Amino acid sequence: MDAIDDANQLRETPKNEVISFFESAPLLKDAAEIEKSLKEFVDRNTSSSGNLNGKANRVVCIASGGTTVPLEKQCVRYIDNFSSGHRGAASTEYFLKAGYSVVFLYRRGSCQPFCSSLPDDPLLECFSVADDSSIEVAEGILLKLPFTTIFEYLQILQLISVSLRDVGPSAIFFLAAAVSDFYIPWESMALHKIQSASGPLDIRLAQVPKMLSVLRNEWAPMAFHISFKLETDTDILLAKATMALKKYKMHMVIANELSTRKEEVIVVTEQEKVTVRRDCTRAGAEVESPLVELVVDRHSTYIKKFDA
Ligand code: 9Z3
Repeated sequence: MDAIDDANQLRETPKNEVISFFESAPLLKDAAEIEKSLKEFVDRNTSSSGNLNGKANRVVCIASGGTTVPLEKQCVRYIDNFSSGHRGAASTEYFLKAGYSVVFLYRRGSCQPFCSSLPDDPLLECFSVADDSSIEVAEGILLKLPFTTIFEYLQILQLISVSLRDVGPSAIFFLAAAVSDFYIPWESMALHKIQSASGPLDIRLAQVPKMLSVLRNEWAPMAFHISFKLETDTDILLAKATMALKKYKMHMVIANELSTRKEEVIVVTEQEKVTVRRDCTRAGAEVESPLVELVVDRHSTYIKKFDA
């Protein structure tokens, strides 16, 4: 890690950057519809008798897949962040099995729960899988909200966090989506397809304001917050994860390296660093199974502090 990187990591998120990001973002289509379905979902799953899935009022927002950065308003080209969405889709299944209700904020076309090896395809929705009881269980306790761009992702995340505010410490934010660090502000973006006749293309990307601290401190201050840190260089992975834990006051940062992410992750909290591995003695076993088990355990401890 070099000095510039270090200094950037420690820089606070200026309020004006956040305000101007949202003010200049294209209006979210279906915002009213999304708010309505979130309200119904929260009402249904946080009654005094607990949620429909049995675990008293526990809700998790799982962000999954990569965000895009459009280069043109009428978008032909975009920059993408790598993520198949497998981590988010598989974790959704384990959280549902653990009794949570789930808001699944996912990239259109990425992996889906209960068919995580299949892409999200409207055609597949035409088939009902009557034999799979887990899919029937998911009715009413799983709310799926799709995004494509960084603008949609952050606007929907804000709507979710506001809707879950009253859930307090029983809510988890499990942020496995691969979120763009850089973007072109809407007002400086070309309207039409950029022409190649004018020669090589120079583009200057602005930094996406670090919304983790806004989410943690303002949007959902009582919730249990988990972010992911992805690196390709193992030598800096743990240092970066520890820095994110402190800077954004996360309750947990899950560190993973690109090539081994399906085998193991390292869970970093203020108290511990735990390596969680896939059980390779069982065919089809996924690292998300012991990972979600550990998260649920630490979340229970977190909730108890508020009961005392
Ligand atoms: C992750 O690290 C996820 O575990 C993966 C999952 C994207 C690697 P797949 O979807 O892979 O199963 O193919 N997500 C977070 C990546 C990220 O952008 N983190 C930011 C960072 O590392 C912090 S929010 O700076």
